[in-house]
Amino acid sequence: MFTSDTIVSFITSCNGPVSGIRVSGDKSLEVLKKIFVPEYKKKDIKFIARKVYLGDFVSENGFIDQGTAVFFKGPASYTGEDCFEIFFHGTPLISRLIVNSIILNGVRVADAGEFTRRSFLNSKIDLLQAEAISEIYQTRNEKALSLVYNNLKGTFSKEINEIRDTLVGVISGIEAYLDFPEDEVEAGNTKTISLEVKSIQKIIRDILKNRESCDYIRNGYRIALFGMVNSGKSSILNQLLKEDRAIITNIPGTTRDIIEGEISIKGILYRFFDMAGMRLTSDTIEKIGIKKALKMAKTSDLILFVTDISLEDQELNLKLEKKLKKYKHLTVKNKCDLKKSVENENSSTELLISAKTGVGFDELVEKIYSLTVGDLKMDDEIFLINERQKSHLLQTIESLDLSLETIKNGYTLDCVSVDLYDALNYLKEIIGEISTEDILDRVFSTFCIGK
Ligand SMILES: Nc1nc2c(ncn2[C@@H]2O[C@H](COP(=O)(O)OP(=O)(O)OP(=O)(O)O)[C@@H](O)[C@H]2O)c(=O)[nH]1
Ligand SMILES: [Mg+2]
Repeated sequence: MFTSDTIVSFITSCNGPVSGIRVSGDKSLEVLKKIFVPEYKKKDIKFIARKVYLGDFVSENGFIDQGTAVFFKGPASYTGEDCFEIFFHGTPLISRLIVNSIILNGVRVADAGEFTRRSFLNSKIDLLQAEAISEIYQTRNEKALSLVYNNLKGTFSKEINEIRDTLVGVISGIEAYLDFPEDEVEAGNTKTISLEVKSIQKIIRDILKNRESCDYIRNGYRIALFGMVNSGKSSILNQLLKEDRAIITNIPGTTRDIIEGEISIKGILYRFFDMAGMRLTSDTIEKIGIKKALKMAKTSDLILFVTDISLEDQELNLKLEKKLKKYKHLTVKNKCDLKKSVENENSSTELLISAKTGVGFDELVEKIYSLTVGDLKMDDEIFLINERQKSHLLQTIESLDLSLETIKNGYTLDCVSVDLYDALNYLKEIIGEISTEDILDRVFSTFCIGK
């Protein structure tokens, strides 16, 4: 629950060259003056906001450590309240002594996400921006990070606010008509209202349409290395990762378990899965590996079907490829270095490579990117939408559907406006204009302590 206590938390690990602590709340300045003595000590030092001071950290037992302190005067701070941040030598002992000295001055330890929650409650940010801050910590690739920053800077909030304003316009029109029906205000025209509601629904549906792209951008793609034993799947994984990750031997059936590695291609995350090769075997462990490989291949976003092009007999490969028809796949003809004459056999679904020499890997990476990201809408209009936001957007559409139904069934406009108000409230919940303790607890519980 939100209180006005002054709170403290570490903002870095307590074991490193430098550690940091943040304090926020009414007592901040008073506490800072108790635990920190600037180098050029004056009788009653006035901490100028946002200025870095060098000095000594002290407790009632005397000197603890030397470091720096910055005071932020609210509302010009992260939380909107008076805050300070201090940095000192990062040892567990010094960290403990300093934080104890702060707590002894009447400050309590912050809950997870409490600083950001205060920032939200003090209207420094809305709920979409708060969620973007949480998302920064889960983001593992550049493209997702740039979308997170779009949300953080308020691009998504602006879009939701615009939709909300349009809906408010429709509702106020209806209310004006209900108040003064004799004026025959245009809003009394149910046809016009239906059209306006439908156009709002379209905007929301377009936002949701991009959600699949968001998921790929956020979580990356899963690529399965699939093929007969000894075709070079593990060698391809190692070549892609540029490290010696998987065991490679010329013994067929080397890989049993699934081995994973990730790379970033143009800012998008790709997770590759090297797996057991296909063959008929009586080995129990290998059989399990093959079963796992088949399952992984079927659930991946793209299959790299690896074949050994140096083999005279390609029958097994051709049989296996037939089975892949219904899955998105790219045939990778490996070991092209062993073939004396290779005609240009590259096509939109086939590529010649050599995991030994690295030939064809630039094209392979390019191809993987175009076969995956190629289908996505990747412009700035994409918003990173989480489950909470998605469910409110769907509820908004549903309430708007109900309002259309109400109009169709010939009910009066005050009934229509009830549905429209419901839709409006869902939109307000998305940005946090309306929120309950319960919603906030859920949102901020995803944060780490200190944020
Ligand atoms: N000349 C040549 N040899 C390769 C190439 N790629 C892999 N090899 C060799 O082929 C053999 C099998 O390679 P792996 O990468 O272990 O093949 P795999 O598909 O993972 O094999 P399994 O795990 O048994 O299914 C090894 O001796 C590799 O050195 C290549 O492009 N050219
Ligand atoms: Mg292998």
